[in-house]
Amino acid sequence: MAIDILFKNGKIVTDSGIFKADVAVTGEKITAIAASIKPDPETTVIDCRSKLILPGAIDAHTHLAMPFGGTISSDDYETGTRSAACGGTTTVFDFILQDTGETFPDAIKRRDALAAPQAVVDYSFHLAVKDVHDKLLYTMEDAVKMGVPSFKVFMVYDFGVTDGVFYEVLEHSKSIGALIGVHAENNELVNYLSAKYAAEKKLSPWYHYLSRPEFVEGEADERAIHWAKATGAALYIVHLANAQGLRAVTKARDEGYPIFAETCPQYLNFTSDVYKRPDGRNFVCSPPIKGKASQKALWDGIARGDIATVATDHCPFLQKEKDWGKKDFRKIPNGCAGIENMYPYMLSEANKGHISYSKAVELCSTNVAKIFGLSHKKGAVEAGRDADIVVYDPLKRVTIKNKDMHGATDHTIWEGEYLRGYPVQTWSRGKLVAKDGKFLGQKGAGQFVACKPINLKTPDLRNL
Ligand code: DUC
Ligand code: ZN
Ligand code: ZN
Repeated sequence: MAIDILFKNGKIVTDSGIFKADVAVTGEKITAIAASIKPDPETTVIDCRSKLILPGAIDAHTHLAMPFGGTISSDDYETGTRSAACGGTTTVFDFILQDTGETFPDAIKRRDALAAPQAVVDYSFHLAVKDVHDKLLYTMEDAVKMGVPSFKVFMVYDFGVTDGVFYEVLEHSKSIGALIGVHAENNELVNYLSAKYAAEKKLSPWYHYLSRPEFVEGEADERAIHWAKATGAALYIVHLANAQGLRAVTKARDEGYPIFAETCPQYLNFTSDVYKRPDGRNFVCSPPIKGKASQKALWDGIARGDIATVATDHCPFLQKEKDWGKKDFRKIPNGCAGIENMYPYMLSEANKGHISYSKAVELCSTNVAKIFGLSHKKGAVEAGRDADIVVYDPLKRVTIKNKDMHGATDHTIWEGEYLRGYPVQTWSRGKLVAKDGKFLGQKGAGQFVACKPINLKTPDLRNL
């Protein structure tokens, strides 16, 4: 089998170490890894001297073209995945919000019709559950068979579910190989506190944070874990941002329960002080960014392994839409851009010595593939897997500017952040899709990736 692309002289980063080796790619797959591989006459050789070779990141949490907060998030499947590619992300998991009365397979077909002609890198889905009355619950199994075995419930927003529905979905998940994710915040408290501050005319972005104090998330995390323990189901807590909830995760994991937690770069890099800034509204997302103690707890949770993944919760809105809430935090659409910044930021933290490169790879790629049933294709630079490869230059220096990003958003909370090192090439199934800050991919080249059902008995998940 002729070698099409050969990555030579680089160092491969896995979730457990770094070693020097060449990587051969034929067609869409990695076909060999060895100390020294000879190119064929027609092979394209990529010299990776002084570079790292990483698996493409898998963003486990995006909201592309999502109707929310009175508008639609500003990145669609084309601009969102283009931005992802330029930041070294080669697979995104987007959330499909089920329509009331809609079966889960119909929801997948509805969104795939949008994504397939647009996506520039591979994608998969999670289903956000709204309605499971009568037979709808049983269509979860059909979605699992279609390669979408992960579902999310919201405990907040007008499309949030009751504890009863949450419990029912957890119970049902066990027999069908599904994994339930949760956005955990206490809806009643959010509603009460928002109304209270509004009545007192306290309407600046700071009151977005105060109306969702740390325990609003912590208590909901504890409750969600309680239902997971009671049903014996696995649980994936999305965008965990607070110390109290993380303590509950640690305790449950120490007791042997399959609880997985995800956090996001915005919670690792900023604190709630951002809500006092003149542009505080741009940082409004839910759960809000928390205080210093929670931030420290998240980094400690990463070091201990109690935080399994880092994902973006990418949900960008235009400045004029964020400005709707200049005088009233309740009118600010919730969400921030981050799809292009996650891997560069986490790798920069590794470059600065805060975590190891292997940890960054584990959090942003390998663990995501393990948890969501994608390890047969993605999540590692390994023979047999898709050639989703990032070439990383540890010596490059980048100050993030929105004008250099590749999405459709007109501002970023990451403006001015300084990064040590940067992805300089992104390859998606053997095709170069980004190089030195230029997008080179093709609209529609991204493919839907079917995930395997969740099996807690596999070593992948047992040892996570
Ligand atoms: N939180 C956000 O900030 N945006 C999208 C959805 C969510 O849960
Ligand atoms: Zn959420
Ligand atoms: Zn989200």
